[in-house]
Amino acid sequence: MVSNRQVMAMLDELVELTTLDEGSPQSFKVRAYERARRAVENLGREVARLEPKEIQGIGGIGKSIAASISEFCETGRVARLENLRSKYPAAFRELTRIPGLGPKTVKMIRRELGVESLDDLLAALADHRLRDLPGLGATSEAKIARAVERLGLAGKDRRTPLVSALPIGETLRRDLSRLEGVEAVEVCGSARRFRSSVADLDLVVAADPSRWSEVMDTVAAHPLVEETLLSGTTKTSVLTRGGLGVDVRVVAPSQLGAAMLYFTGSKAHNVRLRQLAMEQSRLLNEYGLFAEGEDRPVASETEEEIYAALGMDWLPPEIREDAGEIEAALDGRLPRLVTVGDIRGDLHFHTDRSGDGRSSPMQMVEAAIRAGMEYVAITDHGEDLAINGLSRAEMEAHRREIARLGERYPEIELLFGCELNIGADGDLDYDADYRLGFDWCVASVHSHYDLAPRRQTERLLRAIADPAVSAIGHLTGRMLGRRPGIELELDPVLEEMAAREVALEVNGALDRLDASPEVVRRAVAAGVMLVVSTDSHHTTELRRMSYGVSNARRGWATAESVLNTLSREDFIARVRSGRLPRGLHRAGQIGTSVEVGGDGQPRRMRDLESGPRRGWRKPGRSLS
Ligand code: DGT
Ligand code: CA
Ligand code: CA
Ligand code: ZN
Repeated sequence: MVSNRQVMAMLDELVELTTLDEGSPQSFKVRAYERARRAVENLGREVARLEPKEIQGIGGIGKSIAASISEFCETGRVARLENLRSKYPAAFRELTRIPGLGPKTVKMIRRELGVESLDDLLAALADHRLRDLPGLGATSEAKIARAVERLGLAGKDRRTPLVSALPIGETLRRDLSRLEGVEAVEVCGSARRFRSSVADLDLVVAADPSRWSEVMDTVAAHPLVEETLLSGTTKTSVLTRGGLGVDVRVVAPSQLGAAMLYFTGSKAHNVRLRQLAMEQSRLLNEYGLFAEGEDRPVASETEEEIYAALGMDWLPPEIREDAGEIEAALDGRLPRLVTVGDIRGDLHFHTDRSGDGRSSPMQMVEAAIRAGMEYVAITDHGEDLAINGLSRAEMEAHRREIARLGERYPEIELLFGCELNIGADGDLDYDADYRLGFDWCVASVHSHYDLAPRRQTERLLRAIADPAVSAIGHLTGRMLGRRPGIELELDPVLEEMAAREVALEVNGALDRLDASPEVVRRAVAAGVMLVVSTDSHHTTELRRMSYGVSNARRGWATAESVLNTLSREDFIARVRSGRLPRGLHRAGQIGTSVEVGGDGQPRRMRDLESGPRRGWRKPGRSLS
């Protein structure tokens, strides 16, 4: 049966291709597909089980899209989509992922220069043929050339963002897990290590050998798969419709651990492990760890057994990069990395009160409670974000609503916050005094991505210096595979954050994963506190927390370096006593109620005695 996820993938592809066809993401048709996709996402039932009439009855799905969904559920195909696919082959679609190349421009370049693929584009760029096209010019040409280069799209280096690859891996995992005789399916390779992009997916399937051929056939016939590149008895390599390679290996269940270890990599990590085995007169390969000359492995069934036999603790896949993890594990000084179970609160959280949020404050608060959060900072956009932000008057109404929700749901602490927009020169929304009335402000970049690094650095330093700012959200603003993000001088920025006790956000949105693991590791070393946040705009997005945590783990983050692992009491005590966040005593979240003066400003109810300072700082560092 066709799953909702497959229907969503089909609608996503229609969004992409219709945007291209119509020349704009704002077209009525595109918006209709997006609405339908969200409706399926939030359905809570299997759409394939519904009659065509019932599908049409779902809010957000019109008659013609309902017909396409039924067609897809019955036949696995949609005529409309097939037409678009033949009009826009995969090689051509790839061009739209290049920043600066909108759908109108790629179509124009195709029409004028016959550019059908990335290779064609590279050739046209090399001959400077783009600059003479209407509306382009030498500056645009140079920008496009730079974007192609920075995204690493050229040639064999092509990588797929994790956000696109992971759902494909999950779908294959689920569909293969259902086969009889299959004991485990693990997505390994760089996806398991949580690299932000992958060259291909690597699946390891543990199954009884009598079932192996069926596993292979199922992979080859899978609706996501376009073409089989290579196939044998234990290994197959396929290409998905989107052009992503998938390597699948089948192994006996007794060899699962050895195969997972091998195919998770990284190559550098594997090389070091094999050397280590050799020093112990043993052999490590994808089938197990063997004593010299023996056929029966010392260990093979689980990764834990193999690492233990080599004399070390199991290593989290996220840090298997030969970046010091093996030495640390051998010495028994591997840090205990933060886990999603350690997280107690979410500090970047939207509601539909700002334009891009899609669930009401009440729905979001209830979702946070269901997710086990003890505290949440509601951080809707400030007024500077033209389409999305809240004016002061709207913000004050919002403040009152959140305070009421706080009373209604005592099981969760609601901080009243704001996502401040960092302007081109580091200026922030509202004015300095008004900003101090928030309990928690996350400040982030949403525009001006192309400024010189020095200017970006100064821009951030200015935002960090603002006493209302508690954390910097998605530091670079990158969108993986689409937008490179700002370039800045990291060291002065991290120093300033450490000095001013401004936290660095690890944003859990899979297409951001910002800050990157490299930055996370340097931030922790520089004494900067982290927060892992979901930046949820809908109740379904709270699950991003686990992605944020994986990304933080890849940067070696421990629970001690993540502020939102503190319990509710400790977190409140901590933020009350320190510089962050500053407004709690005013907005009345802690045992006081909000009072707003005639000027729309929150009025201080009473000064709170300062609570104990709970340590997220390294010992020996002063807090004030
Ligand atoms: P990527 O490039 O994003 O696909 O990265 P990986 O790490 O998934 O690389 P991939 O797909 O070429 O191989 C998957 C894993 O298989 C890799 O992490 C380690 C293992 N592997 C593959 N080839 C070799 C090799 O030549 N030597 C060793 N030691 N391990 C290998
Ligand atoms: Ca791979
Ligand atoms: Ca591979
Ligand atoms: Zn946000």
